[in-house]
Amino acid sequence: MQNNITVKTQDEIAKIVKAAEIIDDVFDYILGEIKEGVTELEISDKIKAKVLELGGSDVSFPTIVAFGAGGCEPHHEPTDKKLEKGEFITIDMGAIYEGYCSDFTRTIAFGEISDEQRKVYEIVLKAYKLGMDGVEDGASCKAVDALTRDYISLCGYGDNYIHGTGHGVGTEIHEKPTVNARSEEFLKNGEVITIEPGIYIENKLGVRIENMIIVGTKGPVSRQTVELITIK
Ligand SMILES: [Mn+2]
Repeated sequence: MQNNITVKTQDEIAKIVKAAEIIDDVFDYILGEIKEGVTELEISDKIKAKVLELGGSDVSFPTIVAFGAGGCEPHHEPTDKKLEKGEFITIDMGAIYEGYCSDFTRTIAFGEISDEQRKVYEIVLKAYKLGMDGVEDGASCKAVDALTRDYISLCGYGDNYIHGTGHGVGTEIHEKPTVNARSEEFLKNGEVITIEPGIYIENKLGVRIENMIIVGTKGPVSRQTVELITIK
């Protein structure tokens, strides 16, 4: 289990960053594997194999790959469902490097998407940016959660944002501090947390964007864009 020290050493941060770099490279690779008819399970299996190939000791949690309506479940388990044009693909994945975890989520468009899909993506993206910009030493976790939640609520999707904004990452994939509406914690320089707002519409779609950030630095650990990627 985690000790009570949420602030990471430079050595720990270097390992988390390396675990994130592995996942950035896995994401580049997996974009090339996304094509009509591929299944969620095939994509998740390829992700695990690539994590190992790139020097990770394992995935940091069971990879989530959700096509279309499957994305409305934040913890969707990959199935034999085949990818179809017009669907969103949500991939939530992480690697372990020398005992330290990374955590990363993107939602990608496959083919032409609807106006509603595009609108929901843009709302989650804006919420993500508001949350990221609020991460600083001394910020209350509750206030950071409110930055993402209030915007999504303002846009009319408050009831569709069914989890907290983020969490600490270290030797465990979910550590303190907890960034949600009930949290009494305050951020400290050197903590590594996620910002991961999402919108989930029952039986229809889901969008989540997640990056890790080192408190006290600007911007995410990942080099991957958060803008919508469309695969034709
Ligand atoms: Mn996460």
